[in-house]
Amino acid sequence: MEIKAKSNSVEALGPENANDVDVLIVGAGFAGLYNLYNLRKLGFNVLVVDAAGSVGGTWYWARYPGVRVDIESVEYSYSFSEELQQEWSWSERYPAPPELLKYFSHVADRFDLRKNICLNTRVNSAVFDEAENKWTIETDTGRKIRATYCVMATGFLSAPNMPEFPGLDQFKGETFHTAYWPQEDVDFSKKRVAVIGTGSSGVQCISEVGKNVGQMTVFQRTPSFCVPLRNCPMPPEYEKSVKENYAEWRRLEREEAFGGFMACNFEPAERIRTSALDATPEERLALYEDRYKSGGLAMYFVYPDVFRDKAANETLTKFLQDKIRERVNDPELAELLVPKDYPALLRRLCADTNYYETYNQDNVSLVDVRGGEIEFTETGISLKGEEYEFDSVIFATGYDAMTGALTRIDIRGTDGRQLKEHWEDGARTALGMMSVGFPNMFFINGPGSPCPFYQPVLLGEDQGGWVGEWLTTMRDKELSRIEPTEELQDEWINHCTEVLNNSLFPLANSWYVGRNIPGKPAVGLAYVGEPSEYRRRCAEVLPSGFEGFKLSVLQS
Ligand code: NA7
Repeated sequence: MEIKAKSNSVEALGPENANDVDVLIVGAGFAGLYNLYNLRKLGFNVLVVDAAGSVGGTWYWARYPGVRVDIESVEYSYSFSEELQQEWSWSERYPAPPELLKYFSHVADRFDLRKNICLNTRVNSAVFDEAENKWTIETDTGRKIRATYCVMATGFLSAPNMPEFPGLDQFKGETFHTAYWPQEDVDFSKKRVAVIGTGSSGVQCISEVGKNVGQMTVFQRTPSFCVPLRNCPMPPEYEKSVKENYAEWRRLEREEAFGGFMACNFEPAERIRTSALDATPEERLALYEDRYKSGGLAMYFVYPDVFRDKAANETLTKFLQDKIRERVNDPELAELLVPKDYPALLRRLCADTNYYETYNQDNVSLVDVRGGEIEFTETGISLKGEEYEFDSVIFATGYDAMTGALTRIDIRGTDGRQLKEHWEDGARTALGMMSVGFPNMFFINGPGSPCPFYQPVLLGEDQGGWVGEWLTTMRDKELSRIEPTEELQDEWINHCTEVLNNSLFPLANSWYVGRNIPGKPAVGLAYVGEPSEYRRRCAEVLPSGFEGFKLSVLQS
């Protein structure tokens, strides 16, 4: 049922003036725009606010040199509209922010979304008023917005991690962070540049800056496993074949873990069901070579026991280690770049473009941070007794993933409890979507969801679909308050912990398990189980009569 815009609607008043809404969505990235589209279609009065100057979420901010999404464009895009899927053409296999932002802009215009979006507005706090059953949201522009429901589409890799390096305030050179790069180009061609961090952002940035830099020194604490991205212009016959079979592509993407990046050699990857240890060495090598040749994240589509069994994983780890050695001229340097302390794929695989080859340049060097701590001086960096001088430092130190964007907002639920404190010992959610004590607040791609192992664009659509179903059912029943029970939340946390402990993921210090941030607890961060199991459980909420949730008109 489509409900016509009322005189007090966001559309009638304008997104700058509407301060009493049904749903406030925080974030105008992939998840925020889809949730706006869906909830508005369902007749809710919806306002989106975002700190950025345009739609696009993370892709608005992270414009560092070399940045590009490492999931194929045909997959990293909306599935909710067949017309959109058919009419949009990606120019490259892996798009960079300018093209992603054009796509966002097209989506915003095509579905007439802008009239519900207020940009350049950062949410500072959200406080739940129990008597009124409403959230009060305060922004950095001094606005106070009242909303019955909040949808937090704040992104799981959007809150930059800036470690507290001793002496940083003394450093007189220029500094950059990959997660909030200046909008204009930066010229490093005559500069002495330090890069700290060698995750996906660092790997991309180092390769691109290395093309035209005076001198670059990379400070590496943990080497990454990288495979070639193999970006190229979109082959027309590939685009055509995907568009002819988009429904099937999307079905397969949603089917199992890492399905969101299954494209392999320009078709859906063959799903392997057997153990790596049952294959002959020749069979294993042929499979690994095939995935390596395909490029990008197809490497995730190998034997499923590489995520569960150390011996199985070792076969792949060794393959990837040898590939690194082949690409670096200096054997000693190669050994520094080869990860040896953790099994492959348990931290996010990086997809690179000439990353290792960059170290073959005379003006690029690598410093091993392990065994020391980076300290800043007025002129550069001091580490393990060595002094280094720099004009510019690039921090590629990643994100406070999964929870950071939420806990950096002062969110206060029932009894004044603060989300940040409530999650101090680990994020606690029911189905990765709601938290006890924070009624009517939904997390999209939040902690306890499988977003890193699924595909955030599709998960945003799935979760948005459930939020839409739940809210319309509640509206039909004249209910306006929803909160999970402690039992459901405990059960979900226990399930997340159990599947995590049955996998190899705890063996690596990754943002999946919170170990990229000192002191961050690993509880409830990412659900490493099968996305199909996750989807099954969420889809059951409505048919089960909201089992595990407390619903009421006001406070129960
Ligand atoms: P990542 O993958 O978390 O990488 C951050 C890098 O920064 C990593 O190499 C860290 O080393 C390094 N780091 C962080 N703090 C420090 C300190 N204090 N000293 C030295 N080095 C440090 O973030 P990205 O932005 O690259 O990628 C995030 C995701 O975006 C990626 O996984 C894809 O999904 C897309 P560490 O590993 O902690 O030893």
